[in-house]
Amino acid sequence: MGSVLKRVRERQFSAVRVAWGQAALLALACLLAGSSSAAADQAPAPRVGTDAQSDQALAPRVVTDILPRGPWVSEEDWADRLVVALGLSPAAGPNSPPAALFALLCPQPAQTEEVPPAAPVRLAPGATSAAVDLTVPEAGLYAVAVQGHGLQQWRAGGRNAGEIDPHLERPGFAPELLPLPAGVQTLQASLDPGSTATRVTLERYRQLCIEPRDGWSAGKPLRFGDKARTLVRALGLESRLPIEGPPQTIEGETFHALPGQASVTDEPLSSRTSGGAWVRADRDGAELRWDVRIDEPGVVTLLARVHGAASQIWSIGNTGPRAVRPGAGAAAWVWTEIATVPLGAGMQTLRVQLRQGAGVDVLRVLKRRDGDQDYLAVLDAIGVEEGGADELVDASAASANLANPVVRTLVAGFLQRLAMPGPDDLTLIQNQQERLYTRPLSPLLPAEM
Ligand SMILES: [Ca+2]
Repeated sequence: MGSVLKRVRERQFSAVRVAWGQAALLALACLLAGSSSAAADQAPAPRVGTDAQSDQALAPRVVTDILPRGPWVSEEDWADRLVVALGLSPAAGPNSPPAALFALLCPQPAQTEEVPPAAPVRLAPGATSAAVDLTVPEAGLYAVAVQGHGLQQWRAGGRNAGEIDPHLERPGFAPELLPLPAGVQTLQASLDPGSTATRVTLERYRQLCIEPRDGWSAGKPLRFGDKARTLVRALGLESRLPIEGPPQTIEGETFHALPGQASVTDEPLSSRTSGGAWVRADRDGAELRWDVRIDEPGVVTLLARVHGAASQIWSIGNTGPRAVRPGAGAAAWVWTEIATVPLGAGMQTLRVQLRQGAGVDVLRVLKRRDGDQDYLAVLDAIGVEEGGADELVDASAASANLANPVVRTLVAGFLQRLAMPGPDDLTLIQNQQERLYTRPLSPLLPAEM
């Protein structure tokens, strides 16, 4: 009955909601822009109970009749809609079986000794373009990695991978991910004069996992709880989930690093440091690591109190690296949100690469509550109304979300949000590779993370 009422309200006020959606879009953009420098002392609270909610509560409710519901949406139907909305359909192709759609949204972990497709690039002297055929073993998202030297652009599957800037001592990575189907793909390169490429590799990007609470099941009707869960993940709004329990605090000065990378200091900056000490990078590209204990699998937010104006490249566990740019007060200490990501239980390694002189005082790990109701509340707070967690989703409810302007805008930026740090960020650390990259591939390689 609750959902029937909601359906009716949805129809009655759909026009109002569109206007509200535009206002919410602006508000949301501000929220998201501001989320990168969240102070841990005022750690992001669940944004429930906003004006939007009270507006809706005040709106007149007219229940005229009981609308027939259905047909029900299956999990594979919802997966198909998400794949299209997220821009992954070039990898899916028409009439993909459910398992292929599910694997696109949540790839299986890599098999041990997975060999990524790679091939030499044969360039005539002075050539500024190249084409290489590679066999993609499995549909999915791929990152282009190039050995060579100098600026170049690569594209495949009708999509540009962006500017790549390899150096002789390390490969370059394209900032954009490519959704590619299984089969032979032609990668095309356009090289700046003087640039060369000797080998190109497609690294599978497996960090993404959008899935229902109990994983995807073909033929199973979709619940609103799982719809909310998958949508919030696709929208990148997990940092809106409520915080659960006390934070785990890790002092920056308890870092691990190779010798000569960084040192502990008690030098005062503008404000007091936690524990009376912090770690400072002694060279550009210094890589620092911390062990983070995750007691149970779930969504976790990492915050760091950092110092330094230049970009920092952070990653945890098997998530992709991300460039974090400390905010304006970076001459002193700034609390910065590093990431909000689902993590498995156990010890996870948190890594950062810093410019010389930059530092880390303290880290906080916040556990997010991630029940169905929590995901539903996140959507409610941005004006996306759903049914009860265990109610089944009908076709009109499935389409309504993806037509919502807030949802459409956020979903359209999905592949950009997954993008790797740009060439400028990597250039920061290009000069200090000899000790960092003792392994065949750099710590930033997706395959390793
Ligand atoms: Ca400290």
